[in-house]
Amino acid sequence: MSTASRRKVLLMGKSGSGKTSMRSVIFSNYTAKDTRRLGATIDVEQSAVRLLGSLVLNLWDCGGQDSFLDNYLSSQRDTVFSNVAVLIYVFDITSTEWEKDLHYFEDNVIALREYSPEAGVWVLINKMDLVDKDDPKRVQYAEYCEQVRALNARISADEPVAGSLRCFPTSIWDESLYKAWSSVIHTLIPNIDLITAHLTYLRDLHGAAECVLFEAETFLAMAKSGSPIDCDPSEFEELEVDRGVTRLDRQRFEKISEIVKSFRKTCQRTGELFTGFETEFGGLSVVLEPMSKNTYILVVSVDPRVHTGLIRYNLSEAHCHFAEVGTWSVFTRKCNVCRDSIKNSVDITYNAKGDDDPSVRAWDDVNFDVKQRT
Ligand SMILES: Nc1nc2c(ncn2[C@@H]2O[C@H](COP(=O)(O)OP(=O)(O)O)[C@@H](O)[C@H]2O)c(=O)[nH]1
Ligand SMILES: [Mg+2]
Repeated sequence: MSTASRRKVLLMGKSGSGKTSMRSVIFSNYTAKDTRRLGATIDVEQSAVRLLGSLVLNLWDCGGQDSFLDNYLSSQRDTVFSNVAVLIYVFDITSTEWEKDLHYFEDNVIALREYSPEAGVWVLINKMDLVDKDDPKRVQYAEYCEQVRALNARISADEPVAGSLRCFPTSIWDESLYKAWSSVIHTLIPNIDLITAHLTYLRDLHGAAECVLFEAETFLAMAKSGSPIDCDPSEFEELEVDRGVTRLDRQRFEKISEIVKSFRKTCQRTGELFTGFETEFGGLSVVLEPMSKNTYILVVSVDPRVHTGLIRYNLSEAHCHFAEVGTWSVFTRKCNVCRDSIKNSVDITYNAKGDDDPSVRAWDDVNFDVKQRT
């Protein structure tokens, strides 16, 4: 039986900065153009989004008019700021009242540290599409980030458990939005190390450059094999460097998210069903296909002996166990990747029947009766 993990996500920032737009593009299949029709958000609009089957995000989209903002900080202070996992604070880069916006941000972070000191803060500086032509080096963005970081450091200085702060430039008109939201979701997934270990196992099975897991609805990239999804190229593993990952487009995950989502929308319009993608060229084999009810997997193999048919066969063998890993509760079968991960990480909670009984074979043991796997 799976138990849902509920995480509260606050979406705050001045009215018109783009909070409801980004929520609608990511979670409700709106196009950027559709968001022009959105009305102003009145007070707090709560919605629950289920990801990967058992992670439920409680999104609190907080209307940004001055009167609401004052309420959140006074009468509703404990209701709004208690039990928060993540605060996503959206700034509008075109705002003419930056000082005032920063002041509101400060008040919000003070309240957050009071009621949910460990919450992470994601600052999204939005509408970058409107300024990029005049400021190609993003000098203004860098300056704003610096001010936001300094302010947060000052507020959090006496709070030993204060969650980290990260800044992202975003626009609902391009893939930057997916990068920022992927980063948020990535930190909220329980047992992410376990998922990463399985992706790394599948990568090595296929001589692949990387294996990436996408959430099926939003198509946000959740995790990848090897080094963390948002790490700097200088932190890549040796094997990733050998297989050419350093040469891949740094924005590939968010580009794939955006392309697949808009292609899927086109398919819906023409009455077709999008089920995946596969191709082979120049020694590369690429497969993108559903992995479980809530995920898609992308395998990019650089071994010319590995054809897409083989990848698809292996993935079909792995489906049932991967579905269990996604629910991160009690597994019906144990697996050596799970067991090794647990030995190496104290953060993983996992429970497989018969795991402490050496006579019970692991799901991926050689000679395991294939019929028992399904
Ligand atoms: N150019 C541009 N417009 C945006 C962007 N994000 C939101 N908008 C527009 O800004 C307006 C206000 O957005 P809304 O989501 O209602 O703001 P909220 O008050 O923060 O929820 C809408 O007309 C959106 O189309 C962006 O990244 N770029
Ligand atoms: Mg709104």
